[in-house]
Amino acid sequence: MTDIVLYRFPVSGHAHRIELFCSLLELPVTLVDVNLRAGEQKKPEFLRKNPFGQVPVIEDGDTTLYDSNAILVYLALRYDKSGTWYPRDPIAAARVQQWLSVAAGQLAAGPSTARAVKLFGRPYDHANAVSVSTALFGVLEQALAKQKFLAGATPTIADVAMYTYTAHAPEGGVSLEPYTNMRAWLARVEALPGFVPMVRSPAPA
Ligand SMILES: N[C@@H](CCC(=O)N[C@@H](CS)C(=O)NCC(=O)O)C(=O)O
Repeated sequence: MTDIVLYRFPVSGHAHRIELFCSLLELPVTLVDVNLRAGEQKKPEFLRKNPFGQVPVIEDGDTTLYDSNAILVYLALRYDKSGTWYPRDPIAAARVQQWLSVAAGQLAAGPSTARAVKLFGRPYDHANAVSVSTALFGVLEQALAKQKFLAGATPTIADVAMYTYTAHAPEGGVSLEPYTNMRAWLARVEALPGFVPMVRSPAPA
C-alpha cells in the first residue's frame, strides 16, 4: 500500500487524531507539516485541498479529504478489517456518532478552545471554554463509570476523536485531577498497541 499523506501541525489535536488512528491501524503515513503560525493553511495551494484552510487533510491515492472526524470514518470503513473501530450495527454506529458530534461540539468549544487561548493567544473567551469543559467532563466521567471505552467495551473511533484534547486539557488550564474514570480511560487508550502521543506543551502557570 502507498503511504497516506497527512497534512498536519505537530501541536494540532485534530491532526493528531489522524496520526493516532493511522498508527493504531498500522497504516503507512507520510507526515507533511503545515505551518499554521505562518498562515500556510490559508495559501491557495492548501485551500485547494481544504477550502476551510485547516489541518488535518489527507491524500490517499486520488482521494483528498478534510475534517478529522470524516477522515476517521473513511479510514475505519476502508481499512479496519475487524469492523470494530466503526461498527456497522445501526445502534452501535449511532453511539459512536454521538461522540463524534461531541468531539466537533463541546470538545472543540471547551478544552480545545481553552488550549488555543493559552498556547496560541487566540482571542476567545477562556472562562466560557473552561465552563464548557467542566460540563463536558462531568458527562464523560459518568459515561466512563459504566464502560471501558466511550461507545462500549472495546475502542472505537469515538475514543480516538475524544482522546487528544481531553488528554491535553491541562495545557489550556483545565485540570484532569477530579476525573478518576476519565484518567483511567486515557490510560487505556495510551495502552493500545500502536498508540502514539502528541507532543506535550507546557501547562499555563
Ligand atoms: N472541524 C475541523 C477542525 C480542524 C481545526 O480546527 N484545525 C485547526 C488546527 S487544530 C486549524 O487548522 N486551524 C488553523 C486555522 O483555522 O486557520 C476538523 O475536525 O478537522
